[in-house]
Amino acid sequence: MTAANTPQPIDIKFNPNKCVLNKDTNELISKYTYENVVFDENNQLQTTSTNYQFKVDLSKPNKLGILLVGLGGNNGSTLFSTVKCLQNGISFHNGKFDTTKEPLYGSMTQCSTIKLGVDIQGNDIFVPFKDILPMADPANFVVSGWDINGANMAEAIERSQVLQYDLIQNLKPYLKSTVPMSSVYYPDFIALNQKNRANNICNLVENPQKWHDLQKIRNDIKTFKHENDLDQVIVLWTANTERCVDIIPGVNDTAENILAAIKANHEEIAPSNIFAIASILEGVPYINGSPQNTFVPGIIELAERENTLIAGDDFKTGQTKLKSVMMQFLVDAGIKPVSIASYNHLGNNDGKNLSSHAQFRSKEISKASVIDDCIDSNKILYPESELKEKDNHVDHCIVIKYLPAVGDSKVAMDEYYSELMLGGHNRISVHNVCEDSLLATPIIIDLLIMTEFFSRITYKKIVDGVETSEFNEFYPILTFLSYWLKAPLTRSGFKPINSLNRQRLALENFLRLLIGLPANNELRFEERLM
Ligand code: NAI
Ligand code: DG6
Repeated sequence: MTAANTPQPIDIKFNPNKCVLNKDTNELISKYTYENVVFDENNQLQTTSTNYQFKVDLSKPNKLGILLVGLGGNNGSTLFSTVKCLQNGISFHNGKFDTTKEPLYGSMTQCSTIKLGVDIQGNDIFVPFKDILPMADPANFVVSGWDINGANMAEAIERSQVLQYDLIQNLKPYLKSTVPMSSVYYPDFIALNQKNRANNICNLVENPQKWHDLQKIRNDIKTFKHENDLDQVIVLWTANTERCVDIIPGVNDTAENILAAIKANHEEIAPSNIFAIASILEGVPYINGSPQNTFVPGIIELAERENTLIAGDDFKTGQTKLKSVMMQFLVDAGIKPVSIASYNHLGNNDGKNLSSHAQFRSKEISKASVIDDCIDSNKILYPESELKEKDNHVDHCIVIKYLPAVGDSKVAMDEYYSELMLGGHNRISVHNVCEDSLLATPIIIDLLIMTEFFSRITYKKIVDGVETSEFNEFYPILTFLSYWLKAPLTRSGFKPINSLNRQRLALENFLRLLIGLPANNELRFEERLM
């Protein structure tokens, strides 16, 4: 390609008609009118229009502190290694050639683009997602964390069998001096087959002092922040899937009760509850990458009280991500899926833990819920009639089997069986194989980058031209992150959105409004009207 036809990078600024840049504070304030269609109690259509101002602090962090629960696991050690690769420009022989600075394929923030508009000929203009507004750079992550296993990070990445041999050898000098901090282990919550792994724990297994454990985790967060001189820390759970806890009135139903239950050493307080509460009390965002119901009502209330961001549950990586696209495609095409059979087999430690029924059950629930919003969206395909109960659901089965031989290379097989017109049927089979942690790690990077980004945004409502308040922070449950999560935690009274395209549209349009651009549409009037 010659210099003359090399594409010029687009200089993204902002729309001056909608935005003001405050150079003193380095903040961008944009005006946005949120228009919606609301059906009132009498089912009458109303159009609504609400004016907002959004403020983005443009100062991205020089260093972003990341604390992973499960640092020594496959995802944890892969993320840690990825950051070391970025920071040290590590090259490796990948079978064909030496390569440095591999792009973070699979990361939406790092490797995808957003359509901004069209050029004067009407051709679409796309720009990198990460260039629209300043976002944290994964090369500037400072990563640490906890694990119930004491292997150092060189041993952990070798054990995981995720990365190629040559890369592991090149990485080892950068990994071997890091050992995870000791963690909280209450054996009842993860599979019994994980017992031998638990050699780096901070509590007495027979007689845990849960309030003491909470203080230890809070201190770890404080120390990490202080020793690394960090403005912001995010805690992310990528440890084993736990069994779900029972929701018990008086125990975990309110903020006050759950704190009291920790003091009383209640048996239904899981390690993930301790980490979530420690983070919330330290004012540190907490993300749940596993399916268990860590966010019991008492923890949600605590996050609301402390105004600390939380998000979950369960990374949406391969099979479920595709399902959230396939289901939307079929239903939006007017085709009626009647059954989905989803099989998985994998041979890593996650698979081993999930071979235990209670932990599998957590995963089964989160993997199954991903089709709910599509079913709800189409009453032609799934009528709400009790007489036709068999017609208004999809037979959906989830199977996960542990096959040690395949290691981290997870196999997922899905069959989508749908009804067509005039008694026809459509069977679509999908066979999906890849290193599980190489799908999960870029997603973890996106979750961390976007959590930090959203923590720099505030808003206020404008009514009749008058500002109603100071700038507010977002409601603590950060549902903008749903794109990356299988079973999005939502605000009480609202239903989760699972369809991948709808989740991405929300992110795209939100970024656009922050720089004063209208929501994206594909009307393409330049072409279609005379
Ligand atoms: P892994 O089993 O390799 O790693 C989990 C780590 O957590 C282990 O090192 C274990 O020792 C540690 N651990 C267990 N309990 C702990 C505690 N209380 N405190 C600190 N550390 C603890 O699993 P992997 O593959 O890294 O996955 C991690 C989690 O992410 C699992 O829950 C998995 O279901 C979930 N997940 C993984 C996805 C993937 O594609 N890899 C996608 C979606 C979710
Ligand atoms: C087997 O399904 C193990 C699980 O941990 C999955 O690998 C993980 O949840 C990813 O699931 P999915 O459905 O997003 O590929």
